[in-house]
Amino acid sequence: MAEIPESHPRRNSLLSRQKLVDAQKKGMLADSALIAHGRGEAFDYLLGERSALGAVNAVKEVVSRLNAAKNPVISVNGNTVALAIEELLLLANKIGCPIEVNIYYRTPERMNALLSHIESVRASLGIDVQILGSEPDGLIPNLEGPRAKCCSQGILNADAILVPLEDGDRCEALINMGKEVYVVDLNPLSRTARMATICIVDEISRAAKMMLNLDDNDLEVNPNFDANSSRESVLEEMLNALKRN
Ligand code: PTJ
Repeated sequence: MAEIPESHPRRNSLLSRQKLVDAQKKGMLADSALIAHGRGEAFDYLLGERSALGAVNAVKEVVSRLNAAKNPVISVNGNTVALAIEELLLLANKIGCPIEVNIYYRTPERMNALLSHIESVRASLGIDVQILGSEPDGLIPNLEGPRAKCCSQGILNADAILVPLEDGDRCEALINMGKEVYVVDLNPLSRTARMATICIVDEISRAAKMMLNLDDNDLEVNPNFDANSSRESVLEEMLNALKRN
């Protein structure tokens, strides 16, 4: 890829695109991954590619809850691995939870590509995080097809699950299992965003960096956290950007 000047206003966005193109070449992504990313970019454009206050507050609450959970797990798909696996591995290490590869468009080739990439990043970081997904031994109830497959040591028995860029059906099925489901989705209007216990309306690489950089002293669960207000406040920022023309 051509060198992008540090001063380029859309530098981060261009770097993210390149990460996805590279991951696509390694066979890690769904065919529609770049389309999904493009939808996210449209919302991010309205945010000025910056994290809104509602997202900052949601990040703090989500990490506090993951930290306090009995069996937390971080579930990753193709796009998430391409954009934020290093930060999420470090977060899992900090929280002491596994990472599970759980993809919507599941094929053995993609699972292998994702698992071996995560394993090599884990090894280069020199951390000890359990990586699940290669041998699913459970099913998410009321979901058809391979997307229901999951691991009993991870998603199946988790009480709290961080699952960026989740699909609406699976989010609903996980909620119906009685879990706390925290998602990251730039579209504040998606079914996933509205259904999750908490939606961080932000770009996954920025959200993952924020999660990792939180001070331990700032972690405190707020049982009255208003997830709807936090989501709507980011939507409001997007609407204001449109009104400003
Ligand atoms: O790896 P797989 O097989 O699990 O497939 C992953 C994708 C993302 C292709 C699949 O889950 C999918 O098709 O997702 P959707 O239904 O298109 O939803 C993706 C959501 O993520 C949309 O609401 C986008 O706005 C949002 N999104 C896209 N890129 C980002 C994002 N949110 C945060 N950060 C991003 N970088």
